[in-house]
Amino acid sequence: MTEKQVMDPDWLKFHPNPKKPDFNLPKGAVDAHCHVFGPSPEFPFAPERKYTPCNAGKDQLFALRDHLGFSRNVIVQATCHGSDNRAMMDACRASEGRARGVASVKPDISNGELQDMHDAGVRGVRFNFVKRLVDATPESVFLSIAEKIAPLGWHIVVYFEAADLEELLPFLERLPTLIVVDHMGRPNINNGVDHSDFTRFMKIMERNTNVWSKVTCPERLSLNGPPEYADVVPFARLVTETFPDRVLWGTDWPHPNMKSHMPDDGNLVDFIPKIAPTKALQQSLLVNNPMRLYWAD
Ligand code: 0GY
Repeated sequence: MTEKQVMDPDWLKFHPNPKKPDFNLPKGAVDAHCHVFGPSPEFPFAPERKYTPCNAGKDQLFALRDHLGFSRNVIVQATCHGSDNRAMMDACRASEGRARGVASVKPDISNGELQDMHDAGVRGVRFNFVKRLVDATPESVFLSIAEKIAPLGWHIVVYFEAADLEELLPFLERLPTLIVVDHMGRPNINNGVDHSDFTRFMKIMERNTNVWSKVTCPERLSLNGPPEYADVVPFARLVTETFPDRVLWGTDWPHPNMKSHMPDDGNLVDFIPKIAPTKALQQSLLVNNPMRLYWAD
């Protein structure tokens, strides 16, 4: 029998009753960054995890999708499941083509296993550099995974903190695929958009046309807090307006490791028109870009 996996005592559960957004999402909008957690009796959390979350399974995710007005999800493997991708793949398979996945894999994964993942809907892998979430993986290991997944046409999602970008850059420039940076590389909002950390990030996107960014997680980055997350707007708007064909947006439901507050997902959707103020930008951000990246085949 599976051991009962008890949620961390300080864990904040996702909002039980998010508001209907005031912003009407365009037809076919994709929530391109969200997770599933378990449920752990069916899909136990990984022994090497750094946190034990609440359960947040596919049925709850799909109900939120419908409530907010999204058509599709991109489900990113969460670190609490390690490289056991079963919960994410089960959700993709159950979605009737309305969810794609981003996996975490080990370098010894076989081509047959990768093909199974592709058939389930996986279109990328995630390399995580955030020290509180994972033990460090040698760059050589990530590079060998990159070589394996490149022939499938997959991309690589990278998650790091702003302070680590300079050191990571030579490695990122060696990756042979399209790269998607989580949450704009987690800028320090206090520093403002003109700080060298963020201008470095903008320059990297300008120089490397294979680099995309998720303009996500105002709730994680903001110092002002909800419901406006106003201090994050200049960052996300600048990235969206400068690189309209290389940005993605997602809720980040069920919002792992939030400590300050649990966002109302309806408020998060209302953040979108502030960073993508025109219909054309909204269409690129929410429909055209994620469809090109995740539903090309
Ligand atoms: C996010 C952010 C976080 C967690 C994870 O996989 C994860 O555990 O991604 C975080 O704690 O900052 O993108 O969901």
